[in-house]
Amino acid sequence: PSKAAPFITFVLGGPGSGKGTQCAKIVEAFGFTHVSAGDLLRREIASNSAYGSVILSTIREGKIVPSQVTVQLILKEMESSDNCKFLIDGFPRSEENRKAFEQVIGAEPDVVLFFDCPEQEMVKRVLNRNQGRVDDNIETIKKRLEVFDELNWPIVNYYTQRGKLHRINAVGTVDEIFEKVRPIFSALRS
Ligand code: UP5
Ligand code: MG
Repeated sequence: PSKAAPFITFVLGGPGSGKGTQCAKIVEAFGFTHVSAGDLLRREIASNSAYGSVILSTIREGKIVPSQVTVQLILKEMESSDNCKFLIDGFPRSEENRKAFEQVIGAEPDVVLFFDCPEQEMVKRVLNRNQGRVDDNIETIKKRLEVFDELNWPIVNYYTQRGKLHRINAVGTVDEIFEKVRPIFSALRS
């Protein structure tokens, strides 16, 4: 028998806006499975897979990996889970990403979160992170911000028009921000 249709949440926001941090809180409170597109790509690099070197140079440049590659990784991860509730973190990053995913899965996301954060706050957070990511240096951060600013807004506009976008002010403590996220998912349970 085929699985029930998944419940999909896209998690958007610039580099360092707090997507991964808030996803961890949502997982804990609401039992979603966290699928971070960036983590899947970094796993490909670490496993020396066929696409690894292309992915590495793309991430170093702050550019976007071809949709086909990312969509396949996300789908594989979803299929290997027994859960039916997913947070897709850091994807889609472009209209092309969005269309590729929706075409393959044959559906749209149910909810879209957008963590809206000022650039200087994002830069500060990323530079403080210190986890050895190849893209956490000031040169690459500038490129990531440029790519984000160029490609994110059409996605935000698209889901706003569809009544799916929740824009969250991402300035404040982790807990303060989560208190703005919580009602979105609490409302789904009633
Ligand atoms: N922090 C978090 N919340 C805080 C708060 N409220 N106050 C103070 N500090 C806070 O947070 C970043 C840092 O800030 C952490 O140290 C955290 O403790 C602190 P985090 O939750 O990690 O933010 P996040 O938005 O997840 O930042 P990240 O750097 O992961 O975002 P990116 O979108 O840049 O990275 P991602 O991993 O998604 O993508 C990396 C690259 O992969 C992209 O640039 C791209 O090249 C490639 N990519 C694709 O090509 N396609 C994809 O689909 C996805 C990625
Ligand atoms: Mg992240």
